[in-house]
Order: sequence, then C-alpha cells, then structure tokens
Amino acid sequence: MDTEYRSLDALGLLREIEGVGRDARRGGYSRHVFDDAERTLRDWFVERARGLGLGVDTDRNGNIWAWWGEPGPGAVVTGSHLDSVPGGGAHDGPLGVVSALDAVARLKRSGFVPARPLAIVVFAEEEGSRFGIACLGSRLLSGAIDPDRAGTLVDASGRTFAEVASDAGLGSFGRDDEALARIGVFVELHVEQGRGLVDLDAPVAVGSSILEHGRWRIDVRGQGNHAGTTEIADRRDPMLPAAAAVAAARAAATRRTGSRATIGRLEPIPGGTNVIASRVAAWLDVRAGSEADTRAIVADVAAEVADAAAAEGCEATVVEESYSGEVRFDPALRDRLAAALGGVPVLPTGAGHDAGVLAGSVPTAMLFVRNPSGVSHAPEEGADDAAIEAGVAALVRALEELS
Ligand code: HGY
Ligand code: MN
Ligand code: MN
Ligand code: MN
Repeated sequence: MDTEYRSLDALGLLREIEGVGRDARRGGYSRHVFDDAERTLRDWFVERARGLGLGVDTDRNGNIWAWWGEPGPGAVVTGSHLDSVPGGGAHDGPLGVVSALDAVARLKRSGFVPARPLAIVVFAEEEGSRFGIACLGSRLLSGAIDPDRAGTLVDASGRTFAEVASDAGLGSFGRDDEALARIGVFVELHVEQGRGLVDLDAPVAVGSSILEHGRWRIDVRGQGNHAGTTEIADRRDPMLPAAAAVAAARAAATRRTGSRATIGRLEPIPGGTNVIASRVAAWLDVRAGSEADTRAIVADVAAEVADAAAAEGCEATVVEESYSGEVRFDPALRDRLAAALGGVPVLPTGAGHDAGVLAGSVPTAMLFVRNPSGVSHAPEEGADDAAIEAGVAALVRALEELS
C-alpha cells in the first residue's frame, strides 16, 4: 500500500502528462474539452484516482469525481481542470489536479481517516476554449447557465455542445442538485496567474476575490472584395471597425484603474491575404473592480465600433456571451485556511475559476502557488518545485483542517 502511493507526487504526475496535447504551432498546450488530448488526460486521471483506491464517477455535465469514502453529502472537495486555453501553459488546471492526487496519497499514507467524505473533481471546459463559455461544467452543475443555451453552443467545426456531449456519453446536462449537495466545501489549488507571490517572496497564498468579468462577441459585416481592384473609396472593410475595437478596449480600460479589456481572438471571414473580409468576429474580454466599470468599458467599445462601422459603411453588433459578478470567497473559510497555513498571504485574482462559479452555491476557497514568470495562458507559465511542494503541503493541511 505504502509503495503503491509513493509515486503519486505532483511533480512526477506533471511529468507523466507533459507530452499530452502539445501544440507545435502555437507552443505550449492545446487541450480542449472532449478532444483527444483532454480525453487522454481524463482517462489518465481516472486511472491514477482508481490506483489510489478512489471510486470514480462522471456527473451529467462531464465533471469527473473521485471519492474517498461514500459520495457526499457534505464532502470536502478539491480539484481543478485539465483543459487549457489554445497554446496554454502546463500548470493552469493540471497543477490543482496533480496536487489533489498527491495530497490524498499523502493523507492515505499517513493513516489519516477523514471524518467526512473527500473527493477530487476535474471540471469540464473551464477555459471555454472549445465552446466559448468559461467554466461550462461548473456553470451547468450549479444552474448558472441554461442547458438549452449550452446545448446550442458551437465549436470551431460547427458541432454543438449537445452533439459533443452526447458522443461523450452524457445523456442530459444541466443543474444537478444531487451532485451539488454532495459538496460541503470546495478548495481549488491553482497556479498564480500573476506576480503577487513573487513580489511577496512567498510560495503559497489563500485567495480572497475574483474580479468581475465577462465576454462579449463583436460582429462586423462589410463587403468582401478584391484587395487589388477595389478602390479605397469603394471599400466597406469590416477590419477597420474591428481594429477600432482593439484600440478602444485598451483606451477604455486605461481610463478605469484596475480594469482590463482584451481582444485576443479575431476572425476575419474568409481570411485571405488578397481578400477584403466580408465580416469579422472579435471577442472582447473585460475584467474590472465593479459592474459599473465593466459595463462602461463595454459601452465605450461598442460606441467606438459603431462610429467606425458607420464611417466604413459596415454594420456592427455587440452581444454578451457571459458575465460573472465579483466573487468574494467565504471570509470565514478564507481566514480559517490562512491561519491553518501559518498566516500565508491572502491575494485577489483577475482570473476566473470554477471555485468562483461554485461560490454562489457552496463555501469555496482557493490556494495560489507561486509562478516565477508571473505569466499565464502562455507557454512561459510555470511554478517552481519548492512552491509546488509547499502547495501540496498546504492542500494536505487544508484537507485535514476541513475533514
Ligand atoms: O480566463 C480565465 O480567467 C480563466 O483562467 N478561466
Ligand atoms: Mn486559465
Ligand atoms: Mn485555471
Ligand atoms: Mn485573382
């Protein structure tokens, strides 16, 4: 038994999956929900969890649960996600999963007997990289998204979430009160996605809050045409309003301290060097300290796009795809964990997480692990070995404290 668990250390587990879903063109990893890479990781997780003696089930929304003891209610749950952004780093998501496996292995080795059921969860489509809505698995589970709408979301190949979910063996998806009731408390360990812990020279922090955030889709329609023969005066080029949107997003966020606005995805149709696009889709990601700032940034961008579209003879629309209010993690739980961990720093984040979605339904907390580069959603993301070890030790302590 002892030797069986010994190899399940977080660093070794990360090494086991380092070849899965590498993206040669973008660099880093592209692991998207229910694609080959993400399914490989799911199978790998199930195998490793079963190897620890955990009982595994998948809920109706594609989230995987590995149980130490009988499933809930009132369980202590930890975990994260295995999907990535396009060209993402190795740690965003997987670090929380491997740390959870390592922590449970250590607890089992130490002879710890949890007084409440304990589970590791892997959430589906946390990044929204395939279907556009981040934290889709936890949103469906908690009823934060209408399943009818989720079913119609399409991936880049035009397949709907309903089709892909059915192929993945999910019968029906949507709010799952039974699965939700099994969670007594949820703790998500995550690589830090900024430089807070580097600046503080500390390996681990407890999370305090998540910025307001949302995604908006901008569509601009013009007239597709020939790049060589169309006089400048005759053009209706939707790339001009799209370019205005990129600049307006930066300007609007710069005017509001602490806010961020990004256009990181832009799709000209049809997308040819010698073709004036007929339409462009762009996605605006906004994060801010208040709903007023968030809405004002979107309104500013929409106004600039409308002006630029009118000047170019184009038509533009801006549609909200998702919106999440500010999350403040359960203060009592936050303080209890920070104290149990010897007074570690408490830090906010601008990144969204399943723990943020679930915070509306159950007490949740987060642990952040130092990332020397401060970079995330890019191949340069990382966590140093000492911080990973400190993160697992902190998670062990947190699980003992809460179980
Ligand atoms: O986009 C985000 O904040 C995330 O990491 N899901
Ligand atoms: Mn992420
Ligand atoms: Mn993440
Ligand atoms: Mn030609």
